[in-house]
Amino acid sequence: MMTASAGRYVALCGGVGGAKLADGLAQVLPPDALRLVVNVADDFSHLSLRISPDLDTVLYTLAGVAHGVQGWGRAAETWHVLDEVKRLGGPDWFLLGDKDIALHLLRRTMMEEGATLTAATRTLAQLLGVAVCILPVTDDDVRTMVETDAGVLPFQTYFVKLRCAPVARGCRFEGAQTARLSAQVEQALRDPALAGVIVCPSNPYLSIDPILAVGGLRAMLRDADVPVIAVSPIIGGEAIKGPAAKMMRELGLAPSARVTADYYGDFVDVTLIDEVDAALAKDDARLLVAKTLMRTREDRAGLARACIEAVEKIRKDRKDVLF
Ligand code: FO1
Repeated sequence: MMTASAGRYVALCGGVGGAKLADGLAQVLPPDALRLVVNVADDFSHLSLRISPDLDTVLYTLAGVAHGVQGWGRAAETWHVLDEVKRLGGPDWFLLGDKDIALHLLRRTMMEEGATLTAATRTLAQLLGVAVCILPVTDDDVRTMVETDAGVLPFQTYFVKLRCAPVARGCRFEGAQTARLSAQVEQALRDPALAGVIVCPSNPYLSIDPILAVGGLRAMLRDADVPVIAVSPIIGGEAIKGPAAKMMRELGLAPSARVTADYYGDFVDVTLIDEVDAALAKDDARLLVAKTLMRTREDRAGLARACIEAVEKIRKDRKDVLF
């Protein structure tokens, strides 16, 4: 069911958790009312393919072809190419299914013919029947490097090859200082019809920070006239998926929904936290309780509606104050 909304929304998202809320927003908003700004700092070249994991996770999720359990990669995959790569002694630590490889081949071909990542992503979305605008945050190269007790590691080496085992000390985003927001992202943020910005429940350090680090985006959101809300990726002291809680502990923080609100404190107006953490909201006006655990597509749509309602309440409260 479409939600009547008074304008357009920009949602910042990374991997699996972010893609689920992106899917919820795509269910409740008309296609033209939503622009997804996606992390590109997990991208890397592997087996001569150009892999963009967060873009592909959002694309597959919205196309309804994402692997239902993993969240990343395709459902109904086959593994003939990777099996043969392995048999011939090649790297098989990063799992690439045959259908997924087809998409990487097409993306690399389009980009070698001069297409930007933004243009290639738009074409791939059209080919997969996705009407919503999926925007890489930048067309420049940004790469997450994770500083750990085992040295500074490229993101996928830390996340996949070493299964996040090394103790993380911090992240750096190579290229972020000179990377520019794409023209399409700039336009989405400056759109006079923009109603609000939603920070999806992705890993703040690994997925959201590398988006915010591009082109002064964090400062733009800090000064934004429209409400900016976030959804905590931590529920009951744990992350639903991935190393966010482990990294918080390694950074000396007690994992809780409040940590996200503090971490985004300079640019986020309200952080939605799950019902299990409702007690945290009692004495903290920055926190708003909602059902943030997304098990079904209906849960995703429900959380999306809660985000839109939170934005519209802030807009109304601000108008009431002004007049
Ligand atoms: N994550 C894993 O834990 N193991 C994998 O073998 C793996 C392969 C993979 C292939 C394509 C793709 O788009 C994503 C893939 N991911 C894999 C997930 C990926 O590392 C993460 O989703 C993001 O980079 C962080 O959100």
